[in-house]
Amino acid sequence: MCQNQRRDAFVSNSRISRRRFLGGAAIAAPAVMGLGGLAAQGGPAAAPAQASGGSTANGHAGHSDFPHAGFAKGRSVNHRFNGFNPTEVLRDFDYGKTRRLASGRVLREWEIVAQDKEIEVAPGVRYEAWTYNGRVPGPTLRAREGELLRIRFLNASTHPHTMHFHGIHSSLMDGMPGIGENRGAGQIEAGESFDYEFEATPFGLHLYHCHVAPLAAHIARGLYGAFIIDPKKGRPEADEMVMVMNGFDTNFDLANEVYAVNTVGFHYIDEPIRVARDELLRIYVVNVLEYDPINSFHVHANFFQYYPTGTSLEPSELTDTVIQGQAQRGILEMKFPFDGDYMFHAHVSEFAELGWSGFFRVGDPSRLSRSAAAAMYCDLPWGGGSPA
Ligand SMILES: [Cu+2]
Repeated sequence: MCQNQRRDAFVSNSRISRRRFLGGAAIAAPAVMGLGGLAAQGGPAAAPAQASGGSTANGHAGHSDFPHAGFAKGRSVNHRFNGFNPTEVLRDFDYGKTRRLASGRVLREWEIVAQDKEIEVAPGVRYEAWTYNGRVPGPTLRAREGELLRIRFLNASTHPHTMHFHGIHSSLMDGMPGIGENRGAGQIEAGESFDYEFEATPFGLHLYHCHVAPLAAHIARGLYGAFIIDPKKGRPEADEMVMVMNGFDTNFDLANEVYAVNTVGFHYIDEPIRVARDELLRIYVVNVLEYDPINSFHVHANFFQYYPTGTSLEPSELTDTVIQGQAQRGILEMKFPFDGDYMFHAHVSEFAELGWSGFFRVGDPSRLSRSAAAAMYCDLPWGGGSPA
């Protein structure tokens, strides 16, 4: 099925669950509530807040009374409204601030603020996210093996949160509710703060996320990010990027309506990722998806070396597809030997058609038509490019 037909069916059946739809439930798609109808409701500023309302203090929500996610034809997500753009998130590494301690060791520090924030996860689809530093995913924190790390966490959200890092550290620094509460650790209530401090180890690709219950809800809302610890000797020079595979349950029915890498569905079809031919590409891929047991990354017309968790400097496999459960992650390395547009997407086809797909644009951009790849793939809901 082409995506336009799917979205038409979506927006015209506000009470039907995505699972029933994908399972082949009989659906009529009255033209009156097609994509054109949604688009006519206005730009992002006027878009209905489909995900808002009904959520309770603990993050649970009612399930059936919200309109379903819809995609507005002819528009792109308003990145200025979001305050972040997935094209920039891709190569945005947050190294924090460093200083050398008397011992000679490097101390690396960040300030992370949890904030409630409405974001747009696909054109016209708003979501009441909970964020680290106002973005989803949170900043990609990057350090070097052996450094001392300090993360000053301030909870400016209206809900309790923590920062739970994957790595090796004491229980006090684990961001776990109930552990170290009498020392200011554990659950960090609204308005409270805590300094997490631990050594950067082991080197590899890790992640951080909130660990307050209900856990799935706190993670699904957007409280996660990639955490890279570079080996002491570094890795070979490369064009590096981060892809956090995520999704959004926009109507709080415990199933995702939108899938993406770095939050915005279909973003990298709308804006293909520019890469140079024959240059080493290194992609840090992290799966944080809730409500689905697996996710995957597949690239067309190429193979990559895969380093699971990035904890070894020797790759484990040369492949073109990798499967990850939640919190699994790995580093991909490849070169594109030919100019052109190359698709990458979840090889869970359902996810790909609901947003988790994009293109690498290899070579001289002046020789490649901007929307050609998208048009060849499918008739996208908003026409395969940015509106004028
Ligand atoms: Cu939380």
